[in-house]
Amino acid sequence: MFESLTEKLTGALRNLRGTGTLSEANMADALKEVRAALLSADVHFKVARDFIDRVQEQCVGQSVLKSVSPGQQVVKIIHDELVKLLGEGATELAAKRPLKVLMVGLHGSGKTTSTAKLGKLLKKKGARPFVVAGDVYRPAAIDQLEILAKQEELGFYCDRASKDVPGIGAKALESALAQNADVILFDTAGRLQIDHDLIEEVKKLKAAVQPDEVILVADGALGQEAVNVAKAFHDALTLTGLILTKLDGDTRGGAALSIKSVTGVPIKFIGTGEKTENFEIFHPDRLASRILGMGDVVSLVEKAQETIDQKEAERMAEKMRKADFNLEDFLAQMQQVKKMGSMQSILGMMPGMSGVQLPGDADRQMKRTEAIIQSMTVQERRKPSLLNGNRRIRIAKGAGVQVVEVNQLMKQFDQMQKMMKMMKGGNQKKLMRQMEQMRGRGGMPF
Ligand SMILES: Nc1nc2c(ncn2[C@@H]2O[C@H](COP(=O)(O)OP(=O)(O)O)[C@@H](O)[C@H]2O)c(=O)[nH]1
Ligand SMILES: [Mg+2]
Repeated sequence: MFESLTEKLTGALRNLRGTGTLSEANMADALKEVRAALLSADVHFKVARDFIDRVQEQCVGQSVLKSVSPGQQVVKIIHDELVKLLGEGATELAAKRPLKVLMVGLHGSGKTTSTAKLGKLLKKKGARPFVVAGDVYRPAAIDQLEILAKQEELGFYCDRASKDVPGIGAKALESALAQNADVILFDTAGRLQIDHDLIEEVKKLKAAVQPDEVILVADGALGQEAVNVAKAFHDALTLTGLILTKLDGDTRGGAALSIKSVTGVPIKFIGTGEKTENFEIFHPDRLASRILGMGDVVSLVEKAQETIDQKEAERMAEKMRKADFNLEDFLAQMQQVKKMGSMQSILGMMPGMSGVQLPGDADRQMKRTEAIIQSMTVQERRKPSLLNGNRRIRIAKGAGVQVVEVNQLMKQFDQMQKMMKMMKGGNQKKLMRQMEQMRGRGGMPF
């Protein structure tokens, strides 16, 4: 997320971080670079200007320049100001039950997808969500929500025969409450632009269902345009929150950094991909850390806890300790890691690693490794020493790779096993040497 902004900011701050003494001149240079980084990420120019003013004001204070590590202090000031920009304070939905949420936004912004994503997230937290198809103009839109609702096992209401949106809203609400739902999400139709008819229809629906939350779903990839859209919707409908979508890919970050301070409406969730699990509660402090290349360890640990089976992880650790780790275990472990997301996205959450670009084929490489192990028999996986030349040829064919790749994997696995044996034997020095060697040779197979 926001890789190019992170790269520029860490570049601007690199010189400051380690500096023992800091002059007003080199700080001014760094802040100039920070400002340029914000502008090139499409942050609103007034927002960028005020941001730099606020940071500068705090930095010229003698206490910063005279502190033990002025560079670190400046980074901290920038971090805290970034948190303020992204939106301090509560970003949660109202705790009220039943909770009625109206989802609004332009066509294609991700309303329908986000409605299902939000339903899924709330369900995981123990709620009984119910989604309502309010986009009555395109039958495909109703189907889209119905499919997602089935997939995520959410309550669902639609009326294919009616175009009376407020009427549908009222009936849907009745039906949801009768079915004991406690969060009701109303998906609505969008237009290509904000127009009178769209706003009027949503206003009528709003009057009919009296929502507790009116959430604008805005396409984060639109940059400043998303901010303008949010302003217009807020003026017309009084929003209570935002969902910024499409923050995956090469979105520059301008919308996320400007939208709260321009509109006053907090970002509550972010969409980071097309799948229903690519959706996160918005944490300003975590994103600020990520943007500054400081990593987001909290999210990483949460993700690991969510996706990795704790018992299984302990069993693996035990096996590694005993140096009794075979290819079958290796495959299982790789599959667990894969559940957390792409290797690049995992790396992005580690402190200091966000700028590191994995070879473009890191995930492909992992898939190939997986394919190779999957082409082995169970005996071979448990006892890799069985793998003679003929078997390796057969495996390479099965996995659709070259024999050299099988050989390479086996060599790496062999080294891994050696390391585990050393760990078991407690030979730390030898272990460090071995690890250095592996790093030099391009390291692990994934
Ligand atoms: N990459 C990415 N695509 C998204 C995200 N959210 C939605 N989309 C895609 O954007 C397109 C429009 O989404 P949809 O929910 O139908 O938008 P709606 O017209 O506002 O209901 C679909 O192809 C979605 O898969 C996101 O966070 N990331
Ligand atoms: Mg839709």
